[in-house]
Formats: sequence, C-alpha cells, structure tokens
Amino acid sequence: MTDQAPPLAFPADFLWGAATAAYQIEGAADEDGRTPSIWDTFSRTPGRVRNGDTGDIATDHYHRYRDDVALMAELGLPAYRFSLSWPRIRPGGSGSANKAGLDFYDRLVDELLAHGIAPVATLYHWDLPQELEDAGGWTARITADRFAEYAALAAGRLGDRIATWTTLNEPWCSAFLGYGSGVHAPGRADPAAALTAHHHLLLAHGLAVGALRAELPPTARVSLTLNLAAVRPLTDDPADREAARRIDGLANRIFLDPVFHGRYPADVLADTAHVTDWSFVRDGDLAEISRPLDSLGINYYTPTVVAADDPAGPAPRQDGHGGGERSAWPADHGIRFLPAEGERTAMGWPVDAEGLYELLTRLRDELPGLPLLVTENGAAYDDYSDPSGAVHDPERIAYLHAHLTAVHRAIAAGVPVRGYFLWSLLDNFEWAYGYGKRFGMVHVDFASQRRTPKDSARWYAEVVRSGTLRPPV
Ligand code: IFM
Repeated sequence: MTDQAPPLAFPADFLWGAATAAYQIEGAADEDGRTPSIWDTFSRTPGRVRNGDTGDIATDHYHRYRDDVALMAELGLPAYRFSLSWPRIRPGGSGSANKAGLDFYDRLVDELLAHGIAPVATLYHWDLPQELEDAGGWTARITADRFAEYAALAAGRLGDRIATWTTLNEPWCSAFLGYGSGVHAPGRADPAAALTAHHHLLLAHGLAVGALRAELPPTARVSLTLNLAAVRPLTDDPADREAARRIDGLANRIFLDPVFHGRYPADVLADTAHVTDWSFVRDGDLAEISRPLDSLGINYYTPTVVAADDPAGPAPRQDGHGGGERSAWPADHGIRFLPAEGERTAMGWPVDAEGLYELLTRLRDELPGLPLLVTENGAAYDDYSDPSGAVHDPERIAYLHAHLTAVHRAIAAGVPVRGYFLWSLLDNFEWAYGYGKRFGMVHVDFASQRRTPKDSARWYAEVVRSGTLRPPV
C-alpha cells in the first residue's frame, strides 16, 4: 500500500500542447521583407532589456522550424500554439501582404499538419509594426483597423488549415506594461495612454473577430487570450477588500465586461475618472468588441495579492512585471502588491496552483458554458545542462503537476476546460528579462542553438501520451 494520490485521467478529447510567440523564438529579424516591430526598437534601445538582449536571432526558429516540429512530434504533442508576426506578414503594418512572410507560416503549418500536430495561431503577441507606433500605436484608433486588415490577410492565406485562431495574447500587458509602466515596448509611461490603448486593443480584437469570421470556414474557432488575475485581498479588512475590488476591475472586469457583456464596468470608469474621460469610446465600439467567441484562452502563472497601503509598512511592490519607475495600473494609488507566501520561481513569482483553480471556477460561474483553454502555464527556473548533457528540472515538474492537478479539479467541478498549453516549448527571449529566464521544457543553448529536452519535457510527454497525471517520482 502507498499513500500516493491516484492517477488523474483527463477527458479523451482534451487538447494538449505547448506554446511560443514569434518575437520570442523566430529571430531572422531583418529577413525576407520583415520590418522592425516595437520590440525590435525597444530591445535595441540601451537599458530597456537586461544584458542588451534582442530577438534578432532568438532561437533561430525561422530557419530551424522543421527540426522544432520534429521535436514536437517526438514528444508526442497533439497541438502547437504559436503567433504570427505582423511585421513579417504585412511589413510596416499597412499595404499589401509580404508573400515571403506568409510563405514561412504556410511551410510551418504544412510541416505541423504533416506530423499530425494541430496549429493554433495567435495574431498578436506584442510585435506591433514600428511604423504604426510612430503614428500613435495603440493609442491611435486607426491601429485597430490595420489589425483587422492584417487578420483578414493571414486568415485568407492560412485559414484553410488552421482551425483555431486567437486575436490577441494578453492585451493587459500590451496596454498596461507597454503604455502604463513602460517596462514593455513601446516603453511609454502614461496612464491615460494605457487606457486608450486598452480600448483600441479591444476594438482591434472585435474588428478582427469580424474579419476572421468573414474569411474562415464556419467550423473555425475564434478566441481571445487574457492573462486574468486571481486577485486576493491580504486580509478580510474592508480596506484590503476595496483594494482587491479595484485591481480586479483593472485586471479582469475591464476585459470580461466589454468582451462578454458589451459594457465597461461602472466602478472602473469611476476609479479611472481622474485619468481619462473615456471619450475614445465611440458609439458602436462595444457592440463590435462583444462579438461572440468560441472559447476563451487563460494564461496563468501566479496570483495577485493586494492590500490597502500602510504608510508604516514595507515599500509598495508594483506588479511583479519587472518593476519600473511607474505603476502599470492606471489607478492603484493607495494599494500595495504583495508576494503570496511560499516557494518562488526564477521570476520571483510565487508557486500557487490554487489561483488557477479560483480563476477557472470563477469563469465557469460568470460565463456559463463558454469553453476555456489554458493557453499558457509554466515556470522559469535556472536550468543548466549537466556534464552528461542532461537538464534536470524537478521544480518545473512539480509546478506543472500542481497546476495540472488544479485543472483536473476544475474539470471535475464542471469547468469546461478543453485544453492546456505549456509555456513554453523552448527557452526563449523573455521580454525585458532577455534570455536570462528559461521557461522552456526544451533547453536551448543560445550559442550553439542546440536543443535538449529537459526532464520536464519527457514527463509532460508521458502525461500527454497517457492522458493521465501521476505524481512525479
Ligand atoms: O513569456 C511570456 C509570454 O510571452 C506571455 N505570457 C507570460 C510569459 C512568461 O512571462
């Protein structure tokens, strides 16, 4: 007899996969007609990214995609979530499509399908063409129209083979880290700009849903991926609960209400009234933004714990997203962000799988029947290749086991979770942290570009193969 937990079986049709994003892995920044995105400009600006790292080469996936697909096949992955590069497909962000750029994704998709791997495409994972930023970026309404045009071009070429499309990945980061704290490209720090960008990102999403539906076969699925926050007040004190309400508004309801109910939350409008009058919202925008979706993608890493400011307490932490002089949140005066208790990853993010369960069950209650996908979940650790060439990462296996257990519990509690994508397939360019943070289940030696599956990759391959989660040995 052992006291080990019994194996947990996932539904037979559960979609297992791994995820990446174009700028984080492709490299080939100046090849075949691609023009710079805001991340090229930002990372080439001294002081913006640790160690001066850029995505110029990244994991060289643009040239090595065949080997990478073969590796995915060897690991038995049924699905692969990746993003399309806007400046590769439509250099400069407007005008005609770049045939060479589309050809790359054409070859990638065919290679995936030839190996029996379902492609799951995201249109925007943060690489806005620089020319559009020069014309105002996401603070300019026209950017939303340009995005919908790009969506139509991509779907027109690839829509016969990609069944699942996502418009935006984590628009919270694009708006609030890009235009609020400025720790992400384009590096602007202006709360009013962050809220304007937020609205135009949602408008871009809605317009793109319309453009995709017009191009894609009726069987295609269209989605949005949000990094919603599992927000917890530090204590039950009414002041801490009030802090949690405000951050829940700015992290969660500022997305869920417009996208699923066609309105902005009244309390968020009131909380941000000193920042903007929201006059950038025009008649008809919310109808566009709330076009029906086939599923919602959730990216989860760690919970968000908040408290009312205590002038005598420790210095306020801003948001766990790389610091910065300014807050990412347009209205967080008087709020402290605290780390949850317990073990941390190499990002300093507490390991807390309960937050994923909280988030999934909340969505079950608030959006009954809407299929959910965990489109990102994973952890960075200081992995290294030992003298035998192996990469042992027991902490990542423990993290994944805990979070998959939470997903299983959520399914058992009636949450329609249809799939899980591990972040990430490969170690890659971790934005403002450069190559110093390794999220991959496959180790990448950036000097030689050698790929080595970590122990977690073999462990995950067995979970996927068996559809069953067993306690790590
Ligand atoms: O690497 C990022 C990804 O691009 C978006 N979601 C969070 C990941 C880890 O920070």
